Amino acid sequence: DNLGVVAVGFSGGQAKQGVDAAPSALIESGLLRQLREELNYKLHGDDTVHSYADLAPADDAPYRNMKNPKHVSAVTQRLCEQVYAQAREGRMVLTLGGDHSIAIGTVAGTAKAIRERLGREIAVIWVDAHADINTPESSDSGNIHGMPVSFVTGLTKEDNPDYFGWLKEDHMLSLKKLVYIGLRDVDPGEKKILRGERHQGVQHGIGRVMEMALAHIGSDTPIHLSFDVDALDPMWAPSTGTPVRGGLTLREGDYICECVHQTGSLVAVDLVEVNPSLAPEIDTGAHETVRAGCSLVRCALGESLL
Ligand code: DIR
Ligand code: MN
Ligand code: MN
Ligand code: MN
Repeated sequence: DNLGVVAVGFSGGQAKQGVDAAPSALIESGLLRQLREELNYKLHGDDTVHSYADLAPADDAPYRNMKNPKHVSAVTQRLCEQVYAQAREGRMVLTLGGDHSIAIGTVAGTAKAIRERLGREIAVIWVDAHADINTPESSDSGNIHGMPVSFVTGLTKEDNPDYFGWLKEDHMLSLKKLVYIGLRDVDPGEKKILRGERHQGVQHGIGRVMEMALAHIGSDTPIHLSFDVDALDPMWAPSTGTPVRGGLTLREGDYICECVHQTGSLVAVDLVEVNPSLAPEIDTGAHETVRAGCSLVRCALGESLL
């Protein structure tokens, strides 16, 4: 099978350095080699890890409360084009982040390509401790990695192309086509936005959660899986910018990815927020988190026990 790979070492959607080193750490630990040799993918796209420092404007003052707004807008616009180019060829697209702001670009690129190629709207499965649906105005932090869902669902509107105004209708999906798994740290403003929407915790057991998630999406709908590694419990993924206790086990995370793979409808996967420089015990914590990330991606791309 063909797989488009986009590696984006970008950290400007939040304040902590180090998340930019994740793609290289994942690749060095053998992820792409495994996809090639063990899962038999033919990889496309360039294998340089882009940091997009060249897209940083000289002046990037906050705008509507957003931090680094022009830089994140420019990077996600570029990413959207990269993902679109791969998805337009009918390839599954794997994006290795980077912080979760990059999903503005990846989801936008997938949505547009699938619309053009299949005439369909995508569904998004957002696996995360956080809802990432703040609007610039509802956000306390001003960090854009807490806002991507609000941009790709059209909840946040902006006309200026330097500040995400490049996002058009064909880059978006309706909130009805979004499913969350793993949420446990939702801001007050986000609760207001999500009030009335249905959502599932893991209190039903992960098997039932996946049944409900996939039933909600409906069979035959193209799926974009956006996996924030902080959905996992810090026991399995300590090296991440905003760890939250009480998360998924690695096995639950892998199971989510396996189920999504088995639908046969997966068109794109993001793995984000691995930050190898953050961990209580730096050598083991970072190593474990990178290993967990690799495992999630392999499961999403078809690795199974049997
Ligand atoms: C918080 C944290 N809700 C914010 N979000 C995080 O800044 O908007 N997302 N950490 O992954
Ligand atoms: Mn996130
Ligand atoms: Mn998160
Ligand atoms: Mn398969």
